[in-house]
Amino acid sequence: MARPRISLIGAGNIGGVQAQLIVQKQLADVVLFDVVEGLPQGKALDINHALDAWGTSCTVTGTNSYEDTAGSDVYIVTAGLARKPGMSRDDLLSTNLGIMRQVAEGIRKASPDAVVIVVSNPLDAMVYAMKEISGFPPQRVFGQAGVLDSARFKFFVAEALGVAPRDVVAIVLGGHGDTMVPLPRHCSVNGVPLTELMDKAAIDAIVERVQGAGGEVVGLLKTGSAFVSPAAASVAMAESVILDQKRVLPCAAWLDGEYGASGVYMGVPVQIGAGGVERIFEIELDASEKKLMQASLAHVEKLISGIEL
Ligand code: A3D
Repeated sequence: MARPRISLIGAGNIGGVQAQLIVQKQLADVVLFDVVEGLPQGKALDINHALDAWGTSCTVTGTNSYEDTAGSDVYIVTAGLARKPGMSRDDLLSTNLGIMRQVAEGIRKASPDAVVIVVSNPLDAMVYAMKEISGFPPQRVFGQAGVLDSARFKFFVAEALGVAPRDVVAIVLGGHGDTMVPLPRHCSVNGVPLTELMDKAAIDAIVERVQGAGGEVVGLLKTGSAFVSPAAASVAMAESVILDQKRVLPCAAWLDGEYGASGVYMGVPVQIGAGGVERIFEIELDASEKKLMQASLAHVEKLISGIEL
């Protein structure tokens, strides 16, 4: 039986780490694509020379041609510019939209039945563009943001309480930007409510840090944005598709009335399996949480209205 195949569009900082994680997990063979000649081939060769040390049989192929990605089960898209200090994610819109057009057309021709996970920023707008241009059903096109934003939330809580990050249950909804909506009322340490473990001021400080965590990394790195954690988050989503794990993860999903939103992508809890987004869960929000989701939705809608396809 042939191994599954994951194609990574963009062989930059995130793409390189994704390739490494996928083969280390023995999840799938990887095709690493980029428009820069030599970059995906060089990264592929380097990773293949580590297969012996990792004891894995999955391999990476580097390419500048979409034809080499044909028959992929999953694509993860990181093609595009990343932020530099002083830039917001929204500043990337026009450049990355042009790139998304090429990528969506390349994927549609090479693998019309694939599931596509978008990571390029501004995330909610790029995943929208991917769906519109590819013409794929919305269940097969979704975006990574909430898995990473929630992981940041979990880490900051774990760090403050001195507990294991994996024992923190936390979720971040809404658009991927300054208006994202961490939900402390739904956060627990394996069932023990966060609100019983920390006071309001400490929780508010963590919420604010989660919202600015991407910018915090950009400010420290100065040459680009976070890349290890976005790679880990997006590979976890791809893994749930490839292995039909039915994981429930916060992802940018196409909304058709859920959370009062229609015709947009925004971060909500979804079930991810072989078919992509198989189910959307609606959480009962209180009045203040609803207000934050409305503000986030308004921001995403404004961003999308600037898209000319
Ligand atoms: P970077 O290391 O610059 O890699 C991007 C790669 O895309 C480069 O190798 C480019 O050559 C390549 N590229 C450019 N145009 C095309 C094209 N037309 N087709 C294929 N490849 C192309 O950036 P990165 O890997 O650090 O980040 C990639 C994207 O992810 C950026 O848009 C970031 O803003 C975004 N990002 C998203 C998150 C989320 O959580 C949503 C987190 C971190 C970064």
